[in-house]
Amino acid sequence: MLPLPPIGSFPETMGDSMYTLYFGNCNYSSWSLRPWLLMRHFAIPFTERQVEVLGQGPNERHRGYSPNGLVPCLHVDGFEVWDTLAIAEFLAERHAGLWPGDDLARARARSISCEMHAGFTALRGAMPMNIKLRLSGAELPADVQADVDRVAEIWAGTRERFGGIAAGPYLFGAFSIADAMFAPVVWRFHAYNVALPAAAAAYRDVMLAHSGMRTWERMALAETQAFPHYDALAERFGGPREG
Ligand SMILES: N[C@@H](CCC(=O)N[C@@H](CS)C(=O)NCC(=O)O)C(=O)O
Repeated sequence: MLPLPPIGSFPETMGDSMYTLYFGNCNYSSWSLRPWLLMRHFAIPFTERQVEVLGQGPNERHRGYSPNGLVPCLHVDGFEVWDTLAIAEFLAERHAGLWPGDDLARARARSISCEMHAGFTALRGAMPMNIKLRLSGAELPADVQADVDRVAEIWAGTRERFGGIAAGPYLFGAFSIADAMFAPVVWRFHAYNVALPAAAAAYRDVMLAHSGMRTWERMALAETQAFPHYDALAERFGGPREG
């Protein structure tokens, strides 16, 4: 089956380059956000190819540009690199500064990035990224709350131990792959109005103010595609909130 046509064209596209990033719907495609934000932050030029995702796992429609039927997928001179962490590692081998320079910090950044990539299934299942939502919030199921607590512990603990190793307000001072990996969780906490301890809330707000996050949000708000199966989950977390 042929790939679906692109669903957007964006004023802030960084132009043609050796890299082309296939990515999905900005409102819902949490995996897509990560490499897009990473490349934006580090000013790595790439051509944007946004495609329609359905939010239901591997999709034959994507196989023309992504071997596993999922996005994101990065093309470099026609060669495909897929799966978010593989894309991040590939870019880190070619561009300086994507991981922290210190070896222990880098190991910790990899540990928390892998934990994010492989875990937090309760949080991800109950609260899919849905940037347009602004909910009043509700008490969380115990397994979801446990995931939230672990994310808050990671953010606060990383900031406390490694936040001073480089200038900046991010997990390891300077922005790194680890921040990109947690970016969709930031949107989840914001959209579903998840209560956080002060240190984690401060990091969430730093990420919400990131120019790349704001651009992605603008792109999400302009989209019209709806996932009813995602939107239905929002009902558990209260109605619209003020402001
Ligand atoms: N493990 C993959 C997960 C990628 C993934 O699940 N992508 C979803 C969108 S967020 C997708 O392409 N789904 C196919 C579809 O919904 O059409 C990664 O790290 O990139």
